Amino acid sequence: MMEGPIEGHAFLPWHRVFLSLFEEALRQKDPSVSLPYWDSTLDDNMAAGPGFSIMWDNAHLGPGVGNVNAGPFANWTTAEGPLQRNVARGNGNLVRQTRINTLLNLCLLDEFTDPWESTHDSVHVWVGGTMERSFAAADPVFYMHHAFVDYVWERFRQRQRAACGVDPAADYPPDDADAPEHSAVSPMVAMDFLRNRDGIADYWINNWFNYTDSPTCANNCGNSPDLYCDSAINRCVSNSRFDFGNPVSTTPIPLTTATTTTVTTTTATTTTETTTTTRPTPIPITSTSESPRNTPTPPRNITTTRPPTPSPTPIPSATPSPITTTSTGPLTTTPIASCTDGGSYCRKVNEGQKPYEGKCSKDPYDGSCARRPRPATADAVVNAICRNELPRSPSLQAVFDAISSELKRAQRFPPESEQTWFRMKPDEEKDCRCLDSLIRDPLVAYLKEGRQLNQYGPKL
Ligand SMILES: [Cu+2]
Repeated sequence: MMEGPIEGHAFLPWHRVFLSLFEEALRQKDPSVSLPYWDSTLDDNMAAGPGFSIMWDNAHLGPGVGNVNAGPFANWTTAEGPLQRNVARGNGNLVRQTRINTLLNLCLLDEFTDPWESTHDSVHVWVGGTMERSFAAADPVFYMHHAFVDYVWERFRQRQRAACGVDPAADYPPDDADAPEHSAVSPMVAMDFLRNRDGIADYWINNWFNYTDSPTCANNCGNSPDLYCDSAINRCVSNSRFDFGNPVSTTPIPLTTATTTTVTTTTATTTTETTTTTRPTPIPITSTSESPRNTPTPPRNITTTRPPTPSPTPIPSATPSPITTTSTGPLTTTPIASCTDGGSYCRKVNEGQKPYEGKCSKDPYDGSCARRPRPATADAVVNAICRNELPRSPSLQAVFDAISSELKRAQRFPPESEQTWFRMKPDEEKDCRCLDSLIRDPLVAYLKEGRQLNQYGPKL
């Protein structure tokens, strides 16, 4: 298993040939196989952050953290040990739409290839684990990622021809004396029956494969059950693998600190749900001998049975909160009420001269006494939830628990096996400051940006 030539002009052409031959090899086992591409901008667009993507549930690619011990690739091993991932916890990024837009304005492969390769590198790091090490190609997501890298290159090639007057099949970058293995006429690494420049020929896209365009809101995101159109940005985004709540409700999020966590929910009547998952973005590959070009291969269908979503019991609403927020509305605030007993203690509390105690200690936001101001902005609400000063709704708690359990899985690995692994101390497990990018992002997206967190809309 190898990653192939990197850091040079042969990167794109070599991987194009490699993917073509890899897919052909798969088809010798199963002629119906098509390599899907992973448009990671669909995950990058997720309001809650791409770490929540449905990509990493057991019906898709399996766990995104730790040893891949569930899903279709459960317990796979590589030449260096178990298949491992560490999504969303390193320094990498998924592909940004803005990045693609910028690069597609270029006209020459010589300008395009290096920045596109480094963008691709960052996705390896974002997935982490096996994908950021030398046996990256042992993770099946490698092929999906590289197919997307190739798809974007193909869009670049088409624009070269249409908008730049450049023939992409004759656009191999000038040789670099410092990197002879990347030169146009050098043999392809491990495929030395071809030269590097053979990879930019039109032959591959004309005869071996083509691409279905990435889904858009205009085509209802390809009717994929794994995607939805986020109207706030008019872009398709990946569903979350976490249940962020029930279908859209206008019920305000209670921000009072009631003694029990109370939230009014609509009653869900969800029962066991059978979902046919269609890969949103298959690479339809046509056989040159048997079928007309451009006939898409039917996407692979995966039928999964999901456990029933728990039906939340409607709970009477808490005492109306002076601070309410809706999914899109601004926060409204009520100034801190003065202590009403007239005593000096309350005055001092209100002046912030002493730590509060007595009845005020039961509830810092109860309106009669306060140690600190009520959260008056969405940022402050987010911070207060993260500091456990405001109750979490059951939906948010469920998300939090799910993330915590994933991180615990990561914790079981010895640190030397993955130096970038995020490792919590036991006493930090319930403190979402430790889960900054994973808990904070959905709160910010929901409270500040009015974004949907999944196809139902959020209800944190
Ligand atoms: Cu790569």
